[in-house]
Amino acid sequence: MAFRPMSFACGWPLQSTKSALCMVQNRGLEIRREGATPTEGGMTLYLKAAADGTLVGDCPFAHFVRLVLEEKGLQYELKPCTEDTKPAWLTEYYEGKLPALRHRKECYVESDVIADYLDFFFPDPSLKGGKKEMDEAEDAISGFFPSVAKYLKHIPDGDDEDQEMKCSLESVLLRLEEHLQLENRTGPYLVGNGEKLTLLDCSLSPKLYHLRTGIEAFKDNAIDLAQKFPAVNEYLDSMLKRESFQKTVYDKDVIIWGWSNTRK
Ligand SMILES: N[C@@H](CCC(=O)N[C@@H](CS)C(=O)NCC(=O)O)C(=O)O
Repeated sequence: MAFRPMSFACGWPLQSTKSALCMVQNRGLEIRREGATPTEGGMTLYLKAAADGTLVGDCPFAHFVRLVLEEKGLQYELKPCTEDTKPAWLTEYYEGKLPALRHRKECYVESDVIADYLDFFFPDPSLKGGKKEMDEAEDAISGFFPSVAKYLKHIPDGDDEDQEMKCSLESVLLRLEEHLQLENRTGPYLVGNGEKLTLLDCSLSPKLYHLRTGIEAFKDNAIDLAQKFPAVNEYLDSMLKRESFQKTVYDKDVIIWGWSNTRK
């Protein structure tokens, strides 16, 4: 099968992470014959399937990409996949990574790379803030999902190790709470004064949705988000109300199924 690295359109890969450089290739796909700037249409998002193998599964990274696609009003097709139904080219050339966005004759993996790609080439509306503000917000959420995953996966619930994991998650949540309570903020979103929705909101909110669902399902609400982290709780509520979230949300049972598979 023919494949070769795509030619980069000005700017984007240079602004992205180093790893993007090796991800952004049309390995295993036909060689693109259009110009260097991608055009709308022809997008397919391959993502983890739910228990039945056909519905959308519980992946917060895929949800992140869907929020970006929805916020930008881009058309896309969804292809939930299992290990058995992943396309051969995805397994062979992209390590079978999900989510994967195929856009015509190219494919992109890693949710943050896909999101950067979409924001760069489809800038209306832009989902980036100023560098300083984006960096500050990123600092406020760094380490968040690994702490969530560690805690939700851990069994038995409530033992000493569980308590330690809960404490370290709470310290990450406190950092986020403090960020959301900064005095200069006037809007509900994460970056700067909170007035503009950015990629960081699209990334964080699906993970917070997992946290809220998981602590209720597995940890007997050991962390009372509303009481202990009210700004975080309110932030999630406002994200859940967005049209993009309503259109892409999956049932809590799907999340519970996903984490249950890791708690063995
Ligand atoms: N670093 C990756 C993480 C993606 C990831 O962990 N995906 C998991 C579910 S949350 C998945 O799709 N697993 C199913 C599979 O790989 O077949 C990203 O940001 O895209």
